[in-house]
Parts: sequence; structure tokens; C-alpha cells
Amino acid sequence: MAKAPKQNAEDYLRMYRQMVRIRTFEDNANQLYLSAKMPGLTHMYSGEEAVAVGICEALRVTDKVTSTHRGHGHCVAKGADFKAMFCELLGKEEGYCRGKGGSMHIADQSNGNLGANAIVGGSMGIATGAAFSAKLLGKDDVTVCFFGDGATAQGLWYEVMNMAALWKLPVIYACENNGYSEYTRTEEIAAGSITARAEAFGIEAHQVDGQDVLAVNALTDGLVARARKGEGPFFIELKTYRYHGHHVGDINREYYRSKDEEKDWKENRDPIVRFRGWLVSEGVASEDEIEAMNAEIKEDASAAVQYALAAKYPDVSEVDMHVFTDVEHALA
Ligand SMILES: Cc1ncc(C[n+]2csc(CCOP(=O)(O)OP(=O)(O)O)c2C)c(N)n1
Ligand SMILES: [Mg+2]
Repeated sequence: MAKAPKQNAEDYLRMYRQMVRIRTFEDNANQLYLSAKMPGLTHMYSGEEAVAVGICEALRVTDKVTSTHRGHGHCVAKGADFKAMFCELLGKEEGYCRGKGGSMHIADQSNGNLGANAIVGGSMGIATGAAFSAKLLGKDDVTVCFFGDGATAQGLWYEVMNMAALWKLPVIYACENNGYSEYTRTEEIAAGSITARAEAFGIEAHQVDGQDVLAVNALTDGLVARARKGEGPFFIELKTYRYHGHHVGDINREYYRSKDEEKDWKENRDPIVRFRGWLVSEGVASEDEIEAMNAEIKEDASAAVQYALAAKYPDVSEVDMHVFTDVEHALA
């Protein structure tokens, strides 16, 4: 693990809790899919928890994030509530988008989460616009744009990096490099180095072990503080791994990656296991305390699932509500 950037046991325990909350949320979402209780499909974030948590832990509530099709981890790390998330996955009225968005469109404006996005790279313009808006309004809020390695093939990224660099926008582009874009290895489709691409725009670029929450958090803490002072934009490439297939239905995947590779990441680089070991060895928590926390989170998640399963669907009369913004209201 990296050198500890924080001093407070509460901070470490909150980070651990958030990582376990993400993993537990995903385990339950996968079960809902496998038992045919959830319509459609989802993309699991399991394995990548240290990325979302290490970064979001460096942010304030008013800082913004934009997310991806693999967005549950970003939602939870930015403060989302289990019940409203499960309700959204199940199409219920109490979901974050009143059940109309589903897994790939969860937005939680009250916590600064501008939303997941099913269009690969689609959130890059939104994040850059949010950073531009903060700068114009004289706020010192920072925006983090999460995206995958596959999204670096989208032209939009090069357009927004140009603007962000010219206008010194307070945005951090966080590339979750899990080595795959759907069923293709990144190295087969991405020429050269990803960090060099950001550097070509004069953007300071960093690489970090995305399985080490303390390393991710220490790096992001520093970059966020500098972005607030107008020293942005920045780019971070986080090396990580998704444990499941591209989506929950991608079960037979040996034709594009081996079981041995998956086993190696899970057994030797799991971000939760690593951090748990660190917490115990540093005396921040005992094994019993950690087990109690895990059990409490499990209970929370199953209660939220039961709540969402029993919750109401929206009335059919709502079908065309909340689709377009009331412009006069938005500008008032
Ligand atoms: C514009 C666009 N092109 C293609 C797709 C289909 N698609 C969905 S996810 C994905 C791969 C994304 O890979 P990456 O950005 O590395 O994210 P990861 O799934 O690995 O988290 C693709 C090609 C899409 N949703 N949007
Ligand atoms: Mg990827």
C-alpha cells in the first residue's frame, strides 16, 4: 500500500466502508439479474472500487463527477443511497430518475453526481462544461470525469482536452484502464501511450495503481487542491481490473481473457483485501470490527433490495414527464 496520506482512523474506515458498499451493491445487483428480477442488464464495478473511492474521498459534495455505463461505484462513492439506487435499477418511482433511467442513467445532483452515461465518452463534454461553468461563476469546485480506456478512442476527448488546457479548467480526466473495451484488449486497439496523449495538450498526466486506495487518494487530494487554485486540468490513468464480464450476461469469456488472469487479479491485487490487511496491520481496526462492518453493510443492502422490490412503479401518466427541462424554470 502507498504511504498513508491521512491521519484519521475515521477517514480510513469510511474509505473501507465505501469500497465494501460498492462490492455489496454489485453482488446484489448481479443476483437481481440472475434471478430475472431486474429488467435489462448492468455493468459491474467490482474490482475497481479503490478508483471511485480514492478519488471521491478527495472531493467535496459541491464538486462534480460524471460517470459511465459502469457507474454504480461512482454513485456510491459520491454519496448515493442504496434504496434509491435499487429502486432505479428496478424501474421504481422512488429511483433517482423515477425509474426511467435504469442502471446506466443514475444521476444524483444533490451529491454532485451529474450522471452515468451509456454513450462511451459521452460524459467528457458534460464534465468539461461543468468545469467551465464553475470557472465562469467564480466557484472553486472541481469536476472529475470518469471514463474507461475504450473511451480514449472517442474524438470528443481530444476536443475537450484542447479547451480545458487552453482555458485552464478545473477538471480531472480519470481514465479507468481495466485493460478491456468490451471483449477486446486495450493494447490491440490503442496505439502509443494514453498519458502521452494528454501530455500532447500540455496537460500534466499521472499513472497510479488503481487497486491501492491510499495511492489513488493521495494523488487525487493533491491534484484537486491544485485544480481549485486554477492549476488544472489534470489527467490520471488508473490501472485496474473488472472482475465480471463486460456486463452481467457476459459469462463465457475465456475466448478473450483467461480464468488464470482473473484469478491472479482477484487473489493478489484485490483492493478491499489489500486495504483490510493494511487497516488491521496498522491497528486502525480489528478483524472482528471489520467483520461487523461487512455484516452491517450486507444487511443494509438486502433491506434496500427488499424495499425496492416492494416499491411502486411510476404511474403511466408520468411517461413524458421529466424528459425535457423546463427552460424558463432552469434559467430563473
Ligand atoms: C459511442 C458508443 N460506442 C460504442 C458503445 C458500445 N460500448 C459500450 S461499453 C463499450 C466499451 C467501453 O470500454 P471502456 O471505455 O474501456 O469501459 P469499460 O467497459 O472497460 O469500463 C462499448 C464499445 C457505446 N455504448 N457508445
Ligand atoms: Mg475498459
